Order: sequence, then structure tokens, then C-alpha cells
Amino acid sequence: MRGIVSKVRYERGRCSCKVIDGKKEYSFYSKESLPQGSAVVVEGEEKEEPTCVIVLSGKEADEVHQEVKRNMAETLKIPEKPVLKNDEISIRLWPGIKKVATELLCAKKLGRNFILHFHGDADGIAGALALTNVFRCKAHQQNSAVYSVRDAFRDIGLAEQEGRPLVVLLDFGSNDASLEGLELLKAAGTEVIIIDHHPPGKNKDILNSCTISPDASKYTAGYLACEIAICCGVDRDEGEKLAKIACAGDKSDLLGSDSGDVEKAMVLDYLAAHISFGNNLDFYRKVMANEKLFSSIVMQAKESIAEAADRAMQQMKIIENGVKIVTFQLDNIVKKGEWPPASKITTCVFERLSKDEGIVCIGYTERSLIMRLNDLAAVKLSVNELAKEILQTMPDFTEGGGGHVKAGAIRVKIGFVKDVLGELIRKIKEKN
Ligand SMILES: [Mn+2]
Repeated sequence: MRGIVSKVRYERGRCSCKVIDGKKEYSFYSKESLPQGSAVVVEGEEKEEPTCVIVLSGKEADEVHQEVKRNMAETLKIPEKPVLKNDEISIRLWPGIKKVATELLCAKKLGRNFILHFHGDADGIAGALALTNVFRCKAHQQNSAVYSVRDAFRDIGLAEQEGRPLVVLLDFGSNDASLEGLELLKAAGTEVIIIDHHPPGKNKDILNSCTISPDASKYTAGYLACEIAICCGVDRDEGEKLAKIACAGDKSDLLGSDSGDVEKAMVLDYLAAHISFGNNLDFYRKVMANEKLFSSIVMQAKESIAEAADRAMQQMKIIENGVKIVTFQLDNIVKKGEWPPASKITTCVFERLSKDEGIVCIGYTERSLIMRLNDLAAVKLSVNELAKEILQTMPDFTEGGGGHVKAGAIRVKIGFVKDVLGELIRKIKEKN
């Protein structure tokens, strides 16, 4: 038979092995050790000790892997359609979701121990919590949005013992800046799965077919991971609960997250900003399950937002022009990757302002402008439209942006925030 070594144990000087071909499995003792995850040809498997075991490499090994996966895929029970959201886009994403679920389930059956890097925010963490409910893996929090060359070398080292290493990136990694690291992984024979919802870079070819990265960013990476986890056996309610937190964290209205989900997402964001590396998933689980600890963290997180908002309001500038345009600088108040983030401070200031007139609230750092509008201002303005117009008229000053009618942001190149702010104010005045 041809198959994959899915289990290797040492018992009394002998090596106890299990080989799977996707339909049946065969256990035997071998005098020589076999690398877990390797592709082998076993001769004489009807006997207690096989006559011969040959370890395959290169193309032959790849063929056996594909064959075993095909056989296994036929036996998997995966739902017919997405469970959490059944609309046009989720149905378009379904083949990708199913493919990743199949890959991960096959990896599990083959005893492959994958490495999971999840982005250190509520979206990434909620997705990782869902996946690690069904998979045992080495999980690492990643607070940078880039999979770097350094990350690649570390993973190559970590996976050295694995017959066929597998790395999963969750909520980051599909951008161009990650390509160099990914290319290294590939060269070292590592398979990569990317579950993301950030715009994929220009050079998509290197990202293999196992990448899901919808251009519709409200189908968040955590949501996708929860659909995948449900395919793989996670309870529907548990998956939905985590997906709603993931969406709340990325301000996506996809699943109708409520204020409880927003609060849970805030706690995850708060924890992640303070604990920046390693595997903290068990700790996060404990906090979410401990009511007392959870509510005291909610309080602390809100307090530090309120304090930051106090400071921001001291230097607030107001322009009256049909609507009230409120601007404040956040550079000295926020530090990248730390709590509280600029978006939360801006929202807090916005909520404190009177609502009897149209209000546009703009908090800015050297890298971004965050905008919030109230209903009265939204009669004539849309944050998303303003952002899109600025991107069009100032392509050399900006890096991206968008949002909804009442909330969103523009990312700017360092050194240009004042120019972009000026243009933004001009456009707002023009429309009123
Ligand atoms: Mn995300």
C-alpha cells in the first residue's frame, strides 16, 4: 500500500507506526524509525511485520499526499453550504472555506501538527479560539500585519521535525509585504493556508490555492475561521458566538453583533494590546469565562479610553460651517499597537459631543484620519464617500481607506496628514 505515516511511537526499542492511505490504516512495528508525515510504500502489509517500507521523496511523495487527501476528502462530512451566513458573497466564498476545512481535517487525521499565527486583535483571536476548539496546533499571536522573513525562519526551525510542515496565517499575510517570508516557507517545503480579508497584494501567484481573502472586508477573517471550524466539527452556537465577536471587533455588521459582542471584542483587543506574543488563547478563554475578571477588564479598558478622550479634547479645534467640524490630534496620546487605539478614542469623544446639530468628528495621527458623523451630518455627508474622494484626488498622499456612512478612516503617508486634513475639511464645507 501507499500512504502517509500518521503516528510514530517508541515502545521497548521498537518503533510503532501507523500508515493511512485515506481509506484504511495499517499499524505495525518497524526496526527503523520513520519520520511522521512522510509518504511511504509498504510491502507485505498483510503480515504483522511488513517485508519492506520505502520512504518516498519529491514528486512521488507529493503524489501520495494528494492521493491520500483525495481519498480522505470523500469520507469527510462537511455541510452543503455556509452555516452562519447564507448570502451571495458567502456562497461565492464557500468553495474556499470548504477547501481549507478539508485541508485542516486531513492534516488532523494525518497527525500533522500545524503552526497557527493569528492576528492579535478580536477578529484574529476569536477565529483562533474557534479553530483551536477542534485542532491541536502550535498557536502564536502576531501583532504585526506582515509575515516577515524572520517569522519564516522561525517557523522553518519550529517545523523541522515535521514530515510535511503546515503554517496557517489568520487575519493577515495576504499583503505584498508578506511575500518574501511566504516564498521562503514555500522553498522550505512548507504548505501555507491563509485566511484573511485584507486586500490581497499584486503578486498573488505565490499565495497558493489555499488562500481565502475576500475583497468584501466585512466577511472578516474571524468569521471565515468560524465557518471553517463549524465545518470541522465545532458546535454551531459556539462558532456563531465567536464569529459575532470577530465581526464586532472589525466593526462588521455581517452577523448583527450586539453590544455584548462589542464588549467582548473590546476585552480581547485590550488583552491583546497588553500581551503581544506567544500563545495566550487559554488565558483569553479563561478571562471570557470569568465574569468578575471580565467586567473589571471592561471597566479598566473604558477608563483608559475616557482618560485619553479627556486629553484629546483639551486640544480640540472646532469649525462651524453648517455642520460642526471637530478635529483633534492623537499623536501624543496613542502609541501604535497599544491601548487605547485611536479609533476608540475618537468614538468616545464623538459620543460626548452634543447631538442637536450636525457633527463631524475627526481624530488624527500621523498615519490616519478617523471620522465619525452623527445622523444630522449624515444627511449631506458619507464618510465612505469622503474617504473615496480623497483617495482619488490625493493618491500620492494616501494609502487607503473607506468605511460606512457614519464611520471610517483614511490611512495617510507619513508627513501628509495636515494636507489631507485640510482637503477633507474643504470638501466637508463644500458639501454643506
Ligand atoms: Mn480582521
